[in-house]
Amino acid sequence: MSQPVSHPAVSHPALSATDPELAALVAAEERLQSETLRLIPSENYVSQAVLEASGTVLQNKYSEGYPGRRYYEGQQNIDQVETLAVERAKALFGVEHANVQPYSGSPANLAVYLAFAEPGDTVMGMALPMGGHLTHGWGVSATGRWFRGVQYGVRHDTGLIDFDEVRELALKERPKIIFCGGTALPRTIDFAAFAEIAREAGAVLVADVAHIAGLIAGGAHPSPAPYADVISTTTHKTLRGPRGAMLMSREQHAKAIDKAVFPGLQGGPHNQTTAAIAVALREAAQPSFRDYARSVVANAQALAEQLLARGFDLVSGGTDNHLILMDLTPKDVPGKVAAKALDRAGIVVNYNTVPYDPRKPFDPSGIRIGTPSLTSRGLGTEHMAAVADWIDRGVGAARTGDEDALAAIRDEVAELMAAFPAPGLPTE
Ligand code: DSN
Repeated sequence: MSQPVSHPAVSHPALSATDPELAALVAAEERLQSETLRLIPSENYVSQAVLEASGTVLQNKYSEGYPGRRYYEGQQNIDQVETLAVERAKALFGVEHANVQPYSGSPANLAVYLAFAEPGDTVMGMALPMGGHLTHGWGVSATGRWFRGVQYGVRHDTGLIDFDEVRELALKERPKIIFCGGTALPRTIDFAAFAEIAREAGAVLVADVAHIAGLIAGGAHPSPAPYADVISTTTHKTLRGPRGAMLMSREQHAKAIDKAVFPGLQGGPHNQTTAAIAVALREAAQPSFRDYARSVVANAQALAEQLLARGFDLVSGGTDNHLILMDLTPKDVPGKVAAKALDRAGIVVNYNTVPYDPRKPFDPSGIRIGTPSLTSRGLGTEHMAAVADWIDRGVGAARTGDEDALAAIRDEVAELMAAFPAPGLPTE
């Protein structure tokens, strides 16, 4: 990963000259990302190389179609850019086919529906409040409105997926598609178990690995490649690329997926994003990325231990990956109140439902945290006691309304963060 770069006093001279108001907001965001401890598990810091690739003149080109089969001329360079991204994705994830055009995770998953189901068909995924994703057939999503979504969850006592329950539901409902993966799952996903159930039920198995793609690429989580019919992922979470997505599969599904993405669902691919994905995939293939992926998990596990020692209730009792889901009920603070207080303390998290949450999604019992961003800045397991301490003090201050305590934490956080410059952000 590239080191932070020193920028001149004005980071974006053309932008500052043309639109000072917007330039000031970008500068403020750079400061915010620099000074705070960013713990949202689906966020990261991209490298300067990824940032540069995503801000290129590739932006200016329309390229409907696929390399060698476009509807616009002038694709001499764009075809090579997309082919590079595709070949790198195939090599990194050990798959036969990759489509790098989906604009983001939700369109990628919609393309899967278009490829393998008809409106009204039954589809199956993990319930959103249990840790799944909106696009896995949840009611308020188009996927739950236009398809018949049936949902599995986790056990109340363990916080873990009950494969007997998943099998029973799949054999009863016979879904066309089964999704595994989600947004708040702190434990290793058993792709082999899901594949066996999908085979028994005659369903297409889709592994949505958006959260853990970087861990898979870096060897810190088992790969779904031998088991899943389709792998869906965003590129901007642990994979540390631009905001985008990919669909990967065996060759037998290549045509269906490509047709669903374009012309089924999307128009021209965002070529500047494709280029940045290619760069991120190259970075993720380096030995140093394996170290990064391992450190993300080691940091999350060290942080989980420190939080447990401070009396926090962690869903499933800990973590195997990059994220931790905490139920704050025993701390007597709602998740939203805690998240907003932590934000004032310079610690950025998101409030989140916990399984069987008695509270509403917009005011739930938990918070969700993760270590991809802090690991990208070089923090290690030796820093996790301090991070847990800040969270503990911050949650305590949220309960008592102690704004001075939150301000004190904010200063301490900023001091540590200053010693660990963020990739891709200007330094003073
Ligand atoms: N918004 C993503 C997350 O935060 O997990 C999921 O799409």
